[in-house]
Amino acid sequence: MISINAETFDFSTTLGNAFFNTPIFTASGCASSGKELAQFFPLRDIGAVVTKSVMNKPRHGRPTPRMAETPSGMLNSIGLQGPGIDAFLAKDVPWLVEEKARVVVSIAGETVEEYATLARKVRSVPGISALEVNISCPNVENRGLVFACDPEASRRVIDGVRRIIGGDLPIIAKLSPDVTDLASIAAGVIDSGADALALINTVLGMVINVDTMRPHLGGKTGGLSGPAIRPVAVRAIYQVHQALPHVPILGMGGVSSGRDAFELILAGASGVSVGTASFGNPHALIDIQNQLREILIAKGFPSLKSAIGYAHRSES
Ligand code: RRO
Repeated sequence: MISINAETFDFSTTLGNAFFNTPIFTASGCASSGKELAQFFPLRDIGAVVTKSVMNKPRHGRPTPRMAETPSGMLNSIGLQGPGIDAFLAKDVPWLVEEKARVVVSIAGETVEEYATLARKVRSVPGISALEVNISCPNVENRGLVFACDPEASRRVIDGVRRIIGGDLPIIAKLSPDVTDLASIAAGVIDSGADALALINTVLGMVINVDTMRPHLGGKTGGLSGPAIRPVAVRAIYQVHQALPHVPILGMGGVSSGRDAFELILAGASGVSVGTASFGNPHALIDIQNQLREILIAKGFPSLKSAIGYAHRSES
């Protein structure tokens, strides 16, 4: 019998044709382009940096306050603040490549055409491993622009991006859990050319300040993240993996330990993003990655891949 140890264990993962040495990624929006985290650990030691969703033009975002603490979680209402794609591609991506980080660029648009424009710009930049197409930002002015809540609009965005990107760069569609039938939206975007899915974006929520008796957030509603949403993420990943077992899933939602990451892998995730946990512990990604490796080895898995979706197997 071969004994599995840290040297022989295969921790690698893939999303479409993109290969990653390790499975723990940043969550889009929680580490900007990685500069703040780089003072705590080398970015090349994690699976990839998933950058904050960027739009075509620079954007100020929503009015303040933009954050609220909630039981076992937090709400954000950033509203896609960012430098715009041109500055981002000129400065942030070359810096990440210099750091030898694997880079997943996340894009967000207000129209199908804006996504296509963003894809055209990203296509020509070297050093990018995959493209996350965020069609589920909860903090847009008009809820009609949450493409991922509308099966037809989701398909149109992914179809438009796929036509521009061609066959090389894997497309990861980021979906919202705030829908009735997530598996059918997932099937639609895969059918339209996505290679993988990012599950889940934050859950739409709201806090009212009972002293002022008004909504706390400047944007009124916000995206709920942190441990409070982990069961929602596990459910979403489990349901989608059950419906589409061959589609890779980048899982996220309230992961703050190796055990939490393991839970998402068992549900069907091929990789796990860590977001909110990094705010309290900037070393969380590395801690979680090390804990996950130890758990997988202790459970007797020869590789990360052999654990993906394990919870779906019938007892033998
Ligand atoms: O910028 C944001 O407010 C934001 C985005 Br793009 C997203 O996808 N999810 C989220 O919780 N906030």
